[in-house]
Amino acid sequence: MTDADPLAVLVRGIRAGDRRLLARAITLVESSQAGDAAEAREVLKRLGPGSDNGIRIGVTGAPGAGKSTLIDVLGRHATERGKRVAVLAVDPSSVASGGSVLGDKTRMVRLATLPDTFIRPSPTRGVLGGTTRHTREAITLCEAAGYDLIFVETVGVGQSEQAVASLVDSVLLVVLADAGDELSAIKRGLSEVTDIVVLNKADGERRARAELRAAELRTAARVGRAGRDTWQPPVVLTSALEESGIEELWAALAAHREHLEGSGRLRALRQDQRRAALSAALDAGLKDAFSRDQAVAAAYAAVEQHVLSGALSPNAGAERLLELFLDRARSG
Ligand SMILES: Nc1nc2c(ncn2[C@@H]2O[C@H](COP(=O)(O)OP(=O)(O)O)[C@@H](O)[C@H]2O)c(=O)[nH]1
Ligand SMILES: [Mg+2]
Repeated sequence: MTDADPLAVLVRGIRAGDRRLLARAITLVESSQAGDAAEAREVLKRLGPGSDNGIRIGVTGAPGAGKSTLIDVLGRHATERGKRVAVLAVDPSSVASGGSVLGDKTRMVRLATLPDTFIRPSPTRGVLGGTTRHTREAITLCEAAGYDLIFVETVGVGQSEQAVASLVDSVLLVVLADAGDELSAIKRGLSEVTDIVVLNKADGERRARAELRAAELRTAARVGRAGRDTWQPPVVLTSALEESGIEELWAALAAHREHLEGSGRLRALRQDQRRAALSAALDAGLKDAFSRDQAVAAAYAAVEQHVLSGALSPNAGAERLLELFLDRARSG
């Protein structure tokens, strides 16, 4: 088949589940070059609103907690149950620390070699806001390619956990029994975004300690959620290394899914996700149009100089540039 339109080839390839073309589309989405961004927007537009039928699971926790290893095991478990699994590993620290993205891919090597899975490590250079939008679009692309179970791995408790929570349906927080500070932080803020607490590396000598911590966390979880939501975040003990506790974790995920569907939460969640996507797309589109505006470009350096010298306040400078932009937009 000949096709003069490379984007049509891309769109058709994604729909057909071609992993190589899916990867290329995600590269476009993540690219900082204006031309790539425009192509990415066009691809997303042609793919349409999407079915939104995928199950999206965020996996957060400190580096080394065993997130990637756990996804490798859980992903294979899901594949055996007929799911098509995609993993987006978003690691804001990966570029600075070097090589941990490679680490993620090697941790998931068994999952990666299965014919029907897709694994994508994404170094992000610490831009959290950008991460969120790019990840959201990458999820959309994976779903368009027929992946119905999407894991988003991200480092950390706190800001990046909040960010990933806005993209997914269930948030797994992976912690270790000896992470004292983190455990007390979880006890305080458990109700915020965590849906399931996973105490990983509950093997060997650590097992007894993990059981103790699990009991503490279960009490905290009940307190944390009281009166807010009927969902009680379960605490699951796992060993990704020995592949134990995986059935329990799978069951906890299924239970959370049932809770989301039964309570109408899933519909609300999807609407929240679409609302956030609309707003992010508008932000990006406006910024893009602004930065490509010729009148703005011509005046920018001079305005910036006035702001730097203190002759003009930053607010007044921004207003002047925005007025230039809006005048031209109005006169069309
Ligand atoms: N003992 C033990 N080690 C584990 C377990 N899960 C992961 N690991 C090891 O912990 C290290 C970090 O795992 P990784 O999955 O890369 O953690 P991530 O940074 O959270 O993705 C690796 O050496 C793993 O082999 C587990 O359940 N038990
Ligand atoms: Mg990892």
